[in-house]
Amino acid sequence: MYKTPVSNRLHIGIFGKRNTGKSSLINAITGQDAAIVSETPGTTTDPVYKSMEILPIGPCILIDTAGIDDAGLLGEERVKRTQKVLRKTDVGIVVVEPSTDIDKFENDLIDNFVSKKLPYVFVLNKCELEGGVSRRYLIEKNIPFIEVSAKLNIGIEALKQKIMDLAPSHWSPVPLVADIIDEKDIVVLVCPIDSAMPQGRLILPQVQVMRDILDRNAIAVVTKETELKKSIDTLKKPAKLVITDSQVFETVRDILPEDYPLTSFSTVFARHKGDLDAFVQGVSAVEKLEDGDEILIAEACTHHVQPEDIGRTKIPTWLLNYTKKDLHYEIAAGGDFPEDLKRFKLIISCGGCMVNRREIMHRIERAKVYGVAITNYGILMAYLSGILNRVIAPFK
Ligand SMILES: Nc1nc2c(ncn2[C@@H]2O[C@H](COP(=O)(O)OP(=O)(O)O)[C@@H](O)[C@H]2O)c(=O)[nH]1
Ligand code: SF4
Ligand SMILES: [Mg+2]
Repeated sequence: MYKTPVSNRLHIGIFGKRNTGKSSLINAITGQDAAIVSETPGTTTDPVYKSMEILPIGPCILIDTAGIDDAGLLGEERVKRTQKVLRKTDVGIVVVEPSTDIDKFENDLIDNFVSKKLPYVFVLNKCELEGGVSRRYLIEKNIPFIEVSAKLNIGIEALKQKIMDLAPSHWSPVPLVADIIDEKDIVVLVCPIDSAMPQGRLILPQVQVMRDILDRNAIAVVTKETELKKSIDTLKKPAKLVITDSQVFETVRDILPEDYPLTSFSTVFARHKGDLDAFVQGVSAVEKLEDGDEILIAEACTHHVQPEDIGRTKIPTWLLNYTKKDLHYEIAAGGDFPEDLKRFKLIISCGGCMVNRREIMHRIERAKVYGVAITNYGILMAYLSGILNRVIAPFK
């Protein structure tokens, strides 16, 4: 079964004090009893991510921020956890109920949404209960809200429609290649099959690019590097673009004429998941590195660390060979990103395959605030091997 990758789903962050009905609301939205509704406050203490398809929203992730309420955590820890969820959030929902005050907790959330330019809406849950302090407050302060009863299933459709309206156009990632090819164009994909490949299938980035090409009504030709020459020779007219795995870049370059449009999967994804211009600009900081400089390797998930891990082993080795400098590395894993970035000379972000674009853009924005150069694995590799100009040319 084809599943929409986590990272391409709309992330809906559901905030609110305990017992306002966050879990009940999630059940009502999804129409199933999957989220745990408990009568005792605070049974769940960690945000819960639920992937689902909701009509008419499509693939999305509901984040139940149970445990990040006003009573469960001390101020500082709450701020930290809230920020972590906010970095992934595309649309914010704050659940309140008629009889509980709206106070600093909810107002801090509004401040966060505003400063992060995140669209949000309040849900006045338990709306079948008349009157109430929070209803008055919402009206007085002109806070956008929808009246819902998770229990009686009132207002749920209106809420879904509202989420649709709020979904920012930039939550949907930048296209992979659809915008740089035309209908009926031929795109050749070079996919080496080595021992690192999974048994019996291609990997997700390759499949996603193929799908993007097909959606554009263009033609994908898939080949290993060993059959590339034959594939190209067989074509009646040159391909619009060749996209190769970076590992066989040199082989592919030697086969193709010098002016043949060529890029790599990692370049396609650097743009799709981040900001190609920012990464290209950032990578030039490599030339200015000095002994003792600090470099941040920013991994977006807690992946299984491999012996020849790219961030932990390969990149430090390549940079040592290239710069001959004694560089120091700090690794931020699992979405933890240091608050203060001043001490770094360069930030190298992972490919971000498991996270949404917003999370990578958040890092880029933060790096800009601190004036620190930022690039990503793929762009750094292309730069160090002297092929950067060629792989970014098709996107200009
Ligand atoms: N009257 C009423 N009670 C509700 C409604 N939604 C949830 N509740 C009740 O409020 C309590 C807290 O709900 P829960 O979903 O666990 O809140 P959470 O702590 O925010 O996840 C439970 O006893 C629910 O049955 C509603 O629309 N109306
Ligand atoms: S590249 Fe993908 S698997 Fe690796 S750390 Fe980043 S998000 Fe995780
Ligand atoms: Mg709950």
